[in-house]
Amino acid sequence: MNSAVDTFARDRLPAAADLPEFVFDLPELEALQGPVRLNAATELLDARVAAGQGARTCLIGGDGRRWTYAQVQQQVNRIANLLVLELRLIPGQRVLLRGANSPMLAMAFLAVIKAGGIAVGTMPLLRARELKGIIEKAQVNLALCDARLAAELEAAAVGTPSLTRVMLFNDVTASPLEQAAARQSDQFTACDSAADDICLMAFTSGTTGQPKAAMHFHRDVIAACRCWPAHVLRASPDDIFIGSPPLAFTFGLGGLLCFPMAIGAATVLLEKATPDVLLAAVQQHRATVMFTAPTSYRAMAAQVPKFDLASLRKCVSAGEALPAATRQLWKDATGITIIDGIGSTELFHIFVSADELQARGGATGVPVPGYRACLLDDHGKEVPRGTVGRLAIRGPTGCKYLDDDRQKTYVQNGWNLTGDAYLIDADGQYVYQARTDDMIISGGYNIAGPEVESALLLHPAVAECGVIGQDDEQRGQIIKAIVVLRPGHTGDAAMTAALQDFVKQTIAPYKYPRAIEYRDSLPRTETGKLQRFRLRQG
Ligand code: 3UK
Repeated sequence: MNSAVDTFARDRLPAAADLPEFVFDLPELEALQGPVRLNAATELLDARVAAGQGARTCLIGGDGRRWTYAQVQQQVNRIANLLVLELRLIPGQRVLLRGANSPMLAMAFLAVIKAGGIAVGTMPLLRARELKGIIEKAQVNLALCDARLAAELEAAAVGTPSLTRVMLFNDVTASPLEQAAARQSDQFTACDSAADDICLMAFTSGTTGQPKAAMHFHRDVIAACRCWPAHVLRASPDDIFIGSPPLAFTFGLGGLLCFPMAIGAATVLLEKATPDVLLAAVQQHRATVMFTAPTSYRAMAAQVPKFDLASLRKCVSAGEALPAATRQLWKDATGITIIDGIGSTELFHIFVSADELQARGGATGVPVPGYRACLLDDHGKEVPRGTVGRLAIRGPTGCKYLDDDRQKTYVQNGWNLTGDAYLIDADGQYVYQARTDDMIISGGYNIAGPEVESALLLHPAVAECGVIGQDDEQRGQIIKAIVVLRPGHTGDAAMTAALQDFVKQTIAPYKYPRAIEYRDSLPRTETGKLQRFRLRQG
């Protein structure tokens, strides 16, 4: 029996034939299959307190304010009571969450899920227009919003009849959500949800087209906690997690909230986590496990000597490919081998990765325990070893778009096709090539932009770069590099010749960039991804 009274989301799950095949390949996943009851918030929070560990630190704000598991439980219960008793939340309804990372935002996520609602996270930088698209697509019923980000939401709420109630939190003076929650009881009985009730809608950070909402069940969140974190990250309850990805991005929701909570660890939630702020916060909070994007590691490496980072022991990179040069810079600066992992909004978190011992420059790693991977050709057949193919994944989690024809593109024959081109090398490691639609065809050769980027990044004058195919009458496309130079270097003809020579000596010469353009910065998404389509637009 599903607990959703409002069946909007459940009714818009993909047809059974379009769902990925779910596999529960580990003993610890078996209990999540079938008609079982499970509430992800109860599992992450109440189980910890019930085990007598309520006094452990759970959440730490950027201001240093600490919340124990017991305190988080009480506040989550108050917010859940407020949602149900005053805001009239019905199980299955969608609650939009908006704010920079903070303990209050984290507790709002947990409260919505505990009450049987569906949490719809939104990136802090979204403007009214984009928020409106999300509100309409998800038919959002109510919203909990950081007071400092209220303006765009209020503008978006005009003319969206489904959204009837907005409540603000984190206000400097009188914060309505906190005040209303304070009037509520700190006891709350969680919604008796089914393991396959929907608890999250994660809008893809996709850079083009209409937004897609990837839906996740309660069991998806718990399954993810039992795969990559338990088998690859292997953090301990005494770890202190920290990082930059927003909780609205499943990289952040998992890495900075669900995964630490699943083991009773603490997590520092920073409103701002630019490279200098993040390093200072690691020092201040004695953080031990860090999550951020490749470009952030590259930007931080130079600043490492200014901080005491002795506490740091594990560093995770995801969101886009980790260039070997960036891995090496971070290793030289800190002595730490980055744990790279590829994940996606559709699969909730990381499915191919390597721990510190397996990690190898230029490779992402191997399938995470609990997941199966293979590389397919255009006909859905497995490609021979050493050949580039389309990455296909099966596991306990998988793509379930809300009412979207693109389900048939992401899921084929039960496999999740992530849209990435990979090859498996002689050691069995998965080596990232490019997004399948970003492969460049030049003079009859298939060339992966990220490989050329990795080569350029090895040059000491290069701070950042992006490589694209530019249409060319003779060759179909030519390789073009857009380069941001480090301070003190000039983008002149001599630099262009030097960079071209450097690439020719580093990788196969036919892959060198025939055109190089210099810029001050590159267009990136809020999740740290290079927007190649914007580079192509010129
Ligand atoms: C790319 C990577 C190479 C790849 C994400 C970890 O990035 C996440 O989710 P998105 O939906 O994007 C998914 C796509 O991003 N990508 C991500 N990580 C890597 N490419 N190496 C990597 N390590 O194209 C993938 O298909 O925004 C990452 C955890 C949760 C996530 N949602």
